[in-house]
Amino acid sequence: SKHHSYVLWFTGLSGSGKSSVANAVAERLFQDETHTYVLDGDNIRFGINKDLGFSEEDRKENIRRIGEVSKLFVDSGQVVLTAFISPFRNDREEVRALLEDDEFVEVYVKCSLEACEARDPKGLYEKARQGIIKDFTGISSPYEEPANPEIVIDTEKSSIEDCVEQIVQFLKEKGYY
Ligand code: GGZ
Repeated sequence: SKHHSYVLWFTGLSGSGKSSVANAVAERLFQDETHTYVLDGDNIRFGINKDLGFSEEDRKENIRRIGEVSKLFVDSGQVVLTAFISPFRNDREEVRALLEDDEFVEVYVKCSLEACEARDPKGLYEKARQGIIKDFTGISSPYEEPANPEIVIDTEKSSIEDCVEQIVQFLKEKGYY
């Protein structure tokens, strides 16, 4: 199979399922002997980006650094999956521009605000509604949908397994593996 390094860039609201799907795709690729690395809030926002919050400026810097780190992974021959809200179209496009055309695969994890809010696994939406958390995406801070993502998955209509299958199909069709 063809060896190819690239970024699978997941974007979507909090609670949309970015991390779950990214980790499930990583597991699936691992079964097919493709080693990957998942970048998410746990390993980025508590480490390299622990100085950043959720203002527009800090989110922009968050995504810029994640883009640069992703580029390093790609340069080293790895497949990297990123799971960040990355709410601003322009910030995502700047990451795309850092990479070669076929090295940035944008995956829009589509899920309505209503469904994300109903899931509310960490109770953050409730806190945002009460004003305890400020600048919360979808409530008091914007989310800009991708205009032209390579892949759209809908976690309201499809299971995690079906979303993984859709992504794997795309990767096979386009010769990523
Ligand atoms: C959005 C917030 C906020 C605010 C804390 N707005 O569901 P989670 O908890 O695990 O994922 C969210 C995560 C978002 O961090 P990102 O680095 O992905 O955001 S961005 O790409 O916009 O920079 C949520 C938690 O952090 N969280 N406060 N105000 N999400």
